[in-house]
Amino acid sequence: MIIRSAEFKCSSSRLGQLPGDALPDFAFIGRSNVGKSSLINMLTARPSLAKVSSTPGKTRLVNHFLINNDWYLVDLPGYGYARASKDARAGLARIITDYVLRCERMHFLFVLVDSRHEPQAIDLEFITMLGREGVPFGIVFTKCDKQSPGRTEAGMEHYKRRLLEQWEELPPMFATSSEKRTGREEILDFIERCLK
Ligand SMILES: Nc1nc2c(ncn2[C@@H]2O[C@H](COP(=O)(O)OP(=O)(O)OP(=O)(O)O)[C@@H](O)[C@H]2O)c(=O)[nH]1
Ligand SMILES: [Mg+2]
Repeated sequence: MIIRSAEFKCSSSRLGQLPGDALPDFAFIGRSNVGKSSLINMLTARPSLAKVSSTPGKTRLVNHFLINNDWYLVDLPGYGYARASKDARAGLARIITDYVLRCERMHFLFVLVDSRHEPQAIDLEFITMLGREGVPFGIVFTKCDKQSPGRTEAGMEHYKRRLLEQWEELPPMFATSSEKRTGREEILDFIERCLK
């Protein structure tokens, strides 16, 4: 898939504000600071399209980026941002669940997890909820440049075994680094196949 154009379209705090067209969304979710916005910039090869920050809790709205005038990449706020106020967290949780569970334009959800970490309870709970609700999703392992390929491989195998304790089928999985542009072709080709 070749990215010919990528432009910011809109930020939404509720479903009523989403783009009014019928183009499909491919969305990115995961813990705060896991690398969602960086991945969107890497995939589009536009380094400052989505706002990146070393401080967690940067993305607070549902951000739509129109790609090739044909489909959207969607940057979602991170879940599990401990330092946000209770009200702010409840507000973010509401936007996330409304979008993920009730938004028909969402074609596929990429759940990002840090490739260096053991499976985290908050991610496993979220993945369980997606499976239960029948939301189409895959898992993206981020920041692979921060460790050896062997460790990433072992971590992914460990994750698979953990999921197979609960599920019979595994979701698509992608190893990525936004620094090194690892996994770019795999994710873009996957999206291209979904669009066909
Ligand atoms: N080394 C390395 N750093 C990364 C990578 N991806 C993201 N980062 C860094 O991780 C931090 C968080 O990145 P963001 O892309 O803002 O993370 P986010 O998931 O969008 O965070 P929120 O919007 O706060 O939920 C930034 O300092 C990035 O530079 C990666 O692949 N490799
Ligand atoms: Mg972000």
